Amino acid sequence: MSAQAHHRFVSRLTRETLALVLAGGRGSRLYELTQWRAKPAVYFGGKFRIIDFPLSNCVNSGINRIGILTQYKAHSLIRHLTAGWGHVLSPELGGFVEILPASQRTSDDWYAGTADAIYQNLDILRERAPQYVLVLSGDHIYKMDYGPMIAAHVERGADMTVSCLEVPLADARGFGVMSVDESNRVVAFNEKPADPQPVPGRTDVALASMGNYVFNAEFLFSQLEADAANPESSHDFGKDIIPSIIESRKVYAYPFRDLETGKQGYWRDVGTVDAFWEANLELASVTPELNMYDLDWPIRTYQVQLPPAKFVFDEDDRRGVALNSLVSGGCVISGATVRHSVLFSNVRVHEHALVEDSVVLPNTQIGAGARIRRAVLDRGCVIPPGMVIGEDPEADRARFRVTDAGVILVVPEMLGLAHTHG
Ligand code: ADQ
Ligand code: ADP
Repeated sequence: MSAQAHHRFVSRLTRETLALVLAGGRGSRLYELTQWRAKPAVYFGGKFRIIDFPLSNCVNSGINRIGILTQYKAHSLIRHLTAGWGHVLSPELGGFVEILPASQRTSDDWYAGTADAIYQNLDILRERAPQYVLVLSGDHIYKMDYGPMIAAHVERGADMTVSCLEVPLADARGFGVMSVDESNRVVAFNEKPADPQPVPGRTDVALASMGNYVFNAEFLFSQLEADAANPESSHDFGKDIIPSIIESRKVYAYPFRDLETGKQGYWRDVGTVDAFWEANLELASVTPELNMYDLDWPIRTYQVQLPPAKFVFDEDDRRGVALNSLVSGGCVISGATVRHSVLFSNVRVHEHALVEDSVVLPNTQIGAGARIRRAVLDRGCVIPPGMVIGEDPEADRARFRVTDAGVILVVPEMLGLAHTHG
């Protein structure tokens, strides 16, 4: 096939694909950051939310039919999706972003597992009559063109294709771990195994599922019906569906690579407060691995209209500066110093304050003379003048959450503030 014909082939496949983004997960290891919002709604990268990454990947890949399955604490997620994504794909061209909340449509139960979440919407999905279904996790930060994965799936005549990457063996217990033959056909799959097997010939890495799957639509629908009728099943893709089909059906692994470098692509599960802090601050380094400035693969989000970030000398002629930092719209840094930090929108840093190695979510105020180090400040925190965070572990532990890596998580309730939304 010529390059041009192949391009047409891939764009036809993405048009025939319905993407379903699983966005109901709780993300309990993010503690108070997911007390009021689902993990896919957690803020990331100075102005985004996690779910913006898989959704932007869909749009950039040419997939224009997207369903989003929500369950746990979905209010802020739904508000974000409605405001930011509702009108992105033109209905005139057959496109949509549709929210599929758990609503007890087929029984009195909420979504049991990931497969059940899709099963409960089967009638809606059948009506859409897609050729292929791309099941995506709404929990991860990465940039991926799904077109080549769907093309590989079709070219190999697969029933299901699972995207995968190599992870350190020590971390593999948190994943679905697979073994493949020389043609990348999956020959074994264990969900969160106690004793994960390394890739043959290697001792330090295992092949992990990214939780993204391509299915032939009819095959998926028939598997979900069979699974729903099985009282032994927990109705989960990794635990039940994949292990039950690898022997009899053609399930292939698709290694996730950066299409430009050919190396494994950037992918982060910001599932813990430490991982969240680290992945955000990585973006403030001089050459981050995740390029958010690539206009060929724009990450879009919902944003309110805000004035530009402002840096001012205060009355005592102290400079407001931010170094190696991301500073979003609506921020004002007045006679204060911000170093190696990520400031989301509408953050105010008042005179003589210091913010270092910290991630500051929207609408936060940092009072005069406060010193904040190694912290994650949730949306709407008001740090009183002179408060010191990140210098005295005992004092921090008494008021806030301190992680194993010594990151301090502060949410408004810990400061005696009522949560503000909007
Ligand atoms: P986990 O991420 O641990 O493993 P899970 O908690 O089921 O699996 O979450 C998968 C996705 O589904 C997430 O995006 C989550 O938000 C969402 N989700 C969870 N429960 C849901 C429900 N009831 N309704 C709607 N959405 C729901 C999975 C795979 C592993 C793989 C890892 C990669 O099972 O095999 O290795 O992802 O991170
Ligand atoms: P986000 O910052 O992700 O936009 P919000 O602050 O809007 O999230 O909160 C998400 C949801 O949680 C909303 O439905 C909000 O009403 C609810 N919520 C947040 N904090 C509280 C609280 N302290 N008590 C009751 N509901 C809350």
